[in-house]
Amino acid sequence: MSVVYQACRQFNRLIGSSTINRVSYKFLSTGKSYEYIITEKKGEKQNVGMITLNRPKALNALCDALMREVNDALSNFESDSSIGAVILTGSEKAFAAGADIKEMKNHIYSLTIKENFLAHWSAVSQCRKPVIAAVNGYALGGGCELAMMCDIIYAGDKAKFGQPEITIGTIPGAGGTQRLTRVVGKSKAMEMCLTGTPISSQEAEKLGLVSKVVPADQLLTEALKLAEKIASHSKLTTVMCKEAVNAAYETTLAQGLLFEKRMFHGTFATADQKEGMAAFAEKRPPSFKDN
Ligand code: DAK
Repeated sequence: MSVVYQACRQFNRLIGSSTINRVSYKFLSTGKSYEYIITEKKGEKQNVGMITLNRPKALNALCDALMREVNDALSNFESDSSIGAVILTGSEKAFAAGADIKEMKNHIYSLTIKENFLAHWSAVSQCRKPVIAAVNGYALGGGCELAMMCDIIYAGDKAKFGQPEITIGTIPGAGGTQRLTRVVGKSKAMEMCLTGTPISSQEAEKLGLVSKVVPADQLLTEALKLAEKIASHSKLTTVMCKEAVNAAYETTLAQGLLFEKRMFHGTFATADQKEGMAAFAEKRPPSFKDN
């Protein structure tokens, strides 16, 4: 048993085992601890995973190590059957001010190809459980792109979304020209990418980039309410629903409608569909078993 593991057990015993400590303990017990993020289980039923970006000195600039930690934490929550939704958030000043410019400024072209530079970023968009971005402050460049990789964005009323890469001699590289354009349309995406000027959370909501704007100090409470509501449903049906919505981005309308219909048919093979509909007919709350 490692010294860190023992110390962690002792610490938990002394102060009482809160969820944060239990989670840290779990990661430490598997030899993992995080430098740039904090992970917690949240919610009345402890069924929401929360990842907080925690690199305040650099406004949560997304260095390589930070993104690897986010991927690792997400994959832990993905394989934890008690977790029904994940919240990704930052600080009140910054969700994230982009990829780490100082880390990448000397990269050379041939190496970016050889090493498939920053390819691991896409893991966030491949998470099968619903991921909610709770954005306060700056969501710029890769920060805005990271939020767009999530399934739902809630924002604080002072948040700023932008793609300022053009001002430092490059262009968006993690979805800023693609996901943003699909959401806000060509004219606005062009304006944001070609000027680098950020938009407010109120404008982002009007454009459909953000689904709700709330006072900054209520952001996490509102995001948690949303996450708990999502996590209260069948996790199996939730995966099917998320896949069906995502298919709208990848296929023609006819193919998407067929995919949706087959998924809908597929829910009738689950016990949770039987339980959900029986509960409705019997006027009682459903008790989903995720199968
Ligand atoms: N990288 C590194 N450090 C950063 C940073 C960043 N993106 N943003 C801020 N910082 C650091 C500052 O250097 C400063 O550090 P010290 O000087 O104190 O050591 C500290 O954070 C505080 O920043 P400021 O002093 O600048 O704070 P202000 O309040 O005055 O200004 C700001 C806040 C957010 C307006 C400003 O910091 C800013 O403009 N930051 C840069 C924003 C930006 O240009 N972001 C885009 C970066 S490029 C890809 C994946 C991702 C990407 C591309 C490809 N693949 C999957 C292929 C993404 C690219 C990008 O995001």
